[in-house]
Amino acid sequence: MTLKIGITCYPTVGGSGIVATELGKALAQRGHEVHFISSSMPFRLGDDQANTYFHEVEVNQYSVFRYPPYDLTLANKMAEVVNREDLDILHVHYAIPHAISAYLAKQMVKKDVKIITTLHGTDITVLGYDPSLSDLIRFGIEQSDAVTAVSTDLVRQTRELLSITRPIETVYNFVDHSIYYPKFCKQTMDSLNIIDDDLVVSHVSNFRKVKRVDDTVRAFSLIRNKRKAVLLLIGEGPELPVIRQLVKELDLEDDVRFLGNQRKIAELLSLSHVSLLLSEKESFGLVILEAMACGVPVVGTNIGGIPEVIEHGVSGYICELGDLASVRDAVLDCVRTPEHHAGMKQAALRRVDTDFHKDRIVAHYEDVYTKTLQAKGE
Ligand code: GMT
Repeated sequence: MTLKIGITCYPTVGGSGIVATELGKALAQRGHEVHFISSSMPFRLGDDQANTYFHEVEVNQYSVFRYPPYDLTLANKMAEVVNREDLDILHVHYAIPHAISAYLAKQMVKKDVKIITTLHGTDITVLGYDPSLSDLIRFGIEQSDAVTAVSTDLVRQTRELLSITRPIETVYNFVDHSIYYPKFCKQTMDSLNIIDDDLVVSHVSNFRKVKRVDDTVRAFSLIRNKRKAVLLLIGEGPELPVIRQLVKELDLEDDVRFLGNQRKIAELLSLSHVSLLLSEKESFGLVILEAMACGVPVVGTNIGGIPEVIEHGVSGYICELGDLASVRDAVLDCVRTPEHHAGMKQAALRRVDTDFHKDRIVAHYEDVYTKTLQAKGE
């Protein structure tokens, strides 16, 4: 069945925007008509995608508005696109505000457009604790026709935190295999002043507090005490100045490369022996999948959805939050022999290719759409 699908996400850099955009592109390649409705063009969309359309939400900056009403303008745009393009589905990424805008749009249109809401994490694990928003988040989830979450742990947290009993289906994230694959590049290695003997450790994030990048630096310091190593820090965010200071204090300036936001992440990941994600909140950890797709084992914390992605001792290791000695030991264990490391790399690639393969996940979303549309009138 060919469908007309509206997709709304936060279009800037960030896991949820990436997943929503890649999903839309994949659905369009399968023949569906995909309409992105968002404040700006999703950065991964590109110009020449067949079957995809972009509808910009332009917020009125009228001076009487102290807070410009993005959520209402979005609802208005959603309703307009549903009516004009005859959409079957509005698939929104984030319960708040997107599910609420979709609910409003549904009241405004002439047809029974179905709302699918995908929960990505922060909308529940951070905003869900805010009493000024929690009732509205619950309402958005309850009013959706179907709800998915990117890990089983996020399903559990949503139920517990918001006392929700309705079905929520786990649909895992995926990566674009044409972007993320082992892409070793000697030139990139040389440009970063990395030599063959260096143990290369990487971390990719938006440097928010929840990512605990300070733990990554401290764990790296313990590794550095044992052997020569380089840490690649990829990304930017509010904690970056604090992390720069910490690197100075720990006398690691010669060994840490601050690379900022990068387009060629696969090439940088492919240089690393091990990647680290030591977050205190993480519903899935898309960067884990990106690293694994480049053949890099990952050491992550026993938090949120991370243990659903990394198979402990096979494609990486799971350590308790803040247990930095275990992180050090896990990293050193990954590279204890070239054969062991090669085995872990293969396990990481296999894992992404089976359980998190793009075709499998996109087909899962199509299945959610079809089931929801068939439930019409129930
Ligand atoms: O982690 C972030 O800071 C960004 C956030 C987002 O909105 O993109 O990421 C969330 O969604 C990603 C895609 O589903 C997940 O991989 C991340 O784990 C999740 N972040 C958190 O749960 C903190």
